[in-house]
Amino acid sequence: MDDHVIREIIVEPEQSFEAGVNKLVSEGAARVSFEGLQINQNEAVFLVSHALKNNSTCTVLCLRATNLDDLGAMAIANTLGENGTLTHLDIADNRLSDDGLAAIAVALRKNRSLLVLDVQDNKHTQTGVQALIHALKVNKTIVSIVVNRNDPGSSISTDELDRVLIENKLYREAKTKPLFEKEFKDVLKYGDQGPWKRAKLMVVGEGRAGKTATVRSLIGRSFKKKIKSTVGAAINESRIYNLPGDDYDHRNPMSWNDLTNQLNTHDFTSKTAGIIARERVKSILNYRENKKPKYYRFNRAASNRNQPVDSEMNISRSESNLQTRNSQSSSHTVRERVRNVFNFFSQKTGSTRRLVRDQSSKNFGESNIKAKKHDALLLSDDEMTQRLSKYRRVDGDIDINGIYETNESIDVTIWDYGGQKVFYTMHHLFLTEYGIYLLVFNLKDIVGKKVKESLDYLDFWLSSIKLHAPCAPIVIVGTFFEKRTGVFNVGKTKNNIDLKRVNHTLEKELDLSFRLPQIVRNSSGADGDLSFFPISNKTGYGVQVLQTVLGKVLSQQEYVYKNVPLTWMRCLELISTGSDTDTHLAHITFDQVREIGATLDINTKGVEDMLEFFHELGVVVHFTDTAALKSVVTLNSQWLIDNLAKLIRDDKYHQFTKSEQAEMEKLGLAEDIKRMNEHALVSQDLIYFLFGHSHDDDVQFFLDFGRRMLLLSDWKFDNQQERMYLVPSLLQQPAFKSSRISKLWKPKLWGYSSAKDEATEMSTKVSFLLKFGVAFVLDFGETLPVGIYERIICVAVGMSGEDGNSRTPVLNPSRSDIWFGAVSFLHIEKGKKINTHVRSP
Ligand SMILES: Nc1nc2c(ncn2[C@@H]2O[C@H](COP(=O)(O)OP(=O)(O)OP(=O)(O)O)[C@@H](O)[C@H]2O)c(=O)[nH]1
Ligand SMILES: [Mg+2]
Repeated sequence: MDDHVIREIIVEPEQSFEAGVNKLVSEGAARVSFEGLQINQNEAVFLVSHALKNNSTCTVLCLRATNLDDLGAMAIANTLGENGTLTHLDIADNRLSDDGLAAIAVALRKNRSLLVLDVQDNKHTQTGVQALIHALKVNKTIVSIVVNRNDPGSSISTDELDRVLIENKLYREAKTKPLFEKEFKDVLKYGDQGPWKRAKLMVVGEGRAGKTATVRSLIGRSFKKKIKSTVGAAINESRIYNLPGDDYDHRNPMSWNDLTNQLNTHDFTSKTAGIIARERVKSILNYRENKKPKYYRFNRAASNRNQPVDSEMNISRSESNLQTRNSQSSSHTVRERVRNVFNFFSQKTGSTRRLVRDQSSKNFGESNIKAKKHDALLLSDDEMTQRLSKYRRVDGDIDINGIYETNESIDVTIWDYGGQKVFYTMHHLFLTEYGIYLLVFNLKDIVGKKVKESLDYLDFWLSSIKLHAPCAPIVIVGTFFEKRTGVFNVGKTKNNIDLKRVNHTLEKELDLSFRLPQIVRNSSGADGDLSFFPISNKTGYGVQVLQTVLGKVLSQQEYVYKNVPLTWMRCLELISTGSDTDTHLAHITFDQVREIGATLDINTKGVEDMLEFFHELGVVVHFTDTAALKSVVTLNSQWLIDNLAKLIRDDKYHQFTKSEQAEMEKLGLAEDIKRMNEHALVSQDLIYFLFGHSHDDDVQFFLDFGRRMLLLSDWKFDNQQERMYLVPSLLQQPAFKSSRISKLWKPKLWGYSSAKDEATEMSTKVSFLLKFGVAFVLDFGETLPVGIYERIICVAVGMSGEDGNSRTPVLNPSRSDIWFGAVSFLHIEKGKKINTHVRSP
């Protein structure tokens, strides 16, 4: 079974009702809205019988303004008695009379899950409200019922309603609080597993397109006219509230909080512990309430005739009222009629499919989780007291609401990438599948003279995302929307931003619909269905739409709800302690992680799974491609990127300051800088200078990391006295005079792009090349991944240097000659292919 979790379905008024219901059944949404859709009685009955009866996923159902009448309400009531999942029911603005409300009231006596009921703006009178009030004498779960308050004579019953609802709230709180505290402590102490609710948003695109400005808009920071170009990547942290979930309020907009500077990075455990404790409380309460003897209230009321409403007897009385009233129009009772329709539909549709998600594929680290309590404690008593103190209010109680609110949110790490090309060679390190990609372009460029360049960048990024994260959702954003009425001079013609035209250009030139079905569509505006979201970071236009869309897409990602053992989060806290303040702890060995894991009962396989999950979410950086890479874990991604960016820099955007330059001259590094800029060669002295006052170990770690990731290689040529490193991504065009490139370079004979019969052409070419040595072509088809060429150079230059007799390589960004002793090794990058030729003398 597909375990992709749909959190929300909104059936638009122009869509078919039946299609919406089928979606609800087949996709297992948590929140379904049919608001504004005109449905008839039969459809209402169909809805409940087909989709709600055995449903265990839908918690919020909105049938506001759907023309629902009493029969529909009765059908819903019939199901409500059985359903144990629904928490919010909105049937406001419909045609329900007192009969409809009375039916709902009957159901409420049995129901134990509904928390909020909205029946505003219906056709009922105070009699209907009274029926609900009576039901509340039995139902202790519901805490909010919304009715009209301004109708004549409504005040008496609404006052009474408020009183009983408050009683219910207190009743629940009194039961919930001690239970919650107990469970919360228990979970913190012994561990369990639950969803971490964490995701990653990757903001990419051309330099200066407005990526940083868009991130600022999303997390509610003000617009800045001048923003410095981002170096490497900047990691921001945000918490998104009011996402579709259990306590979702569909009238409040989603909000994104900025936690970049105040995130307590060392408390990963409490949020999930809160979620688990809450679920435990829910099931304990449900269990207790459902286990009560059926006629328990009847007996109690029978002994006290002054309280006749608090009795099952009264239920039957009101039921029989309902029956007699309805039996005037039909020979069947309401219940029988509804049941008949239900039977009809169940026969028609076959058995209703149970909507239970496949638990086995949902969870991580199953091997680690013991059914019983851990031998090792998750938190010691002292640590627990410390942690709980954060959630204690002045009166000494645990702030449950605070914890609950956090439970429903999702934490998002936002990676805001620098758009400069020089960083592209690092992208393969960080673009992972567990992320949503926000691809930013400047709308002005698409209608201006930069259109070709702009499309090339979009194309490059789309291909790159497709390569590294084939299924991750992509949201394309066009900035500078406030300039739509502005007029740009393009040659002699004047342009302004026409969204439909921009859309046409993107679709046509980039072949979006066919190539990338994971692009999130935008149908929020008046311009129809678009493949991008126009925003203005200056005026704020479109930001809320973007927040909502991103929030929804994020909350639909299956990994957000994957159950993770709390021991993993605790382990992360333990291994990252101190990593923020002390850069020396920015990395740790795999063996150290394994040792810490062992104290929490996590075995080696568990540690590997854990690190893979954290790496995917961008919490740590851990590569497993080689044993050497596997042996280190980088705990502070920003530290790693900042350091990588110190070396992999673009002179155009990140120039040295005047004082840095003066200092370098003083230190005699002027030559070194020149060599770095011209030949991509970095001296050891320069590296130490660039790394400022970093710890020696950190510089060594970094050099080692760079070597392993093929971002740099040792340069052992020209009898250098000092240690030198080659950083191929710094290679500039033209680095060397073309005459120094091997005479073998004969472009005409290599090219075969125009060939009709590629195979024949290829064999001709190969036989030609074989006269000189061995040749092969690395064909990357559609796209040549950025950095492959640079990585090949790294390997080759490293091996060439080891030989001792090799000539100094001749390198530039698209062609290189590298020698191995007497054997020459030439490789040439051309277009989407890398042609390589090895020749012996
Ligand atoms: N008027 C207007 N200015 C914008 C908008 N979006 C971004 N800017 C400005 O455009 C400039 C570049 O924006 P950034 O957000 O820094 O661009 P970036 O894509 O992060 O650039 P790099 O970090 O270099 O890749 C800044 O001066 C922003 O103030 C917009 O929607 N309207
Ligand atoms: Mg930026």
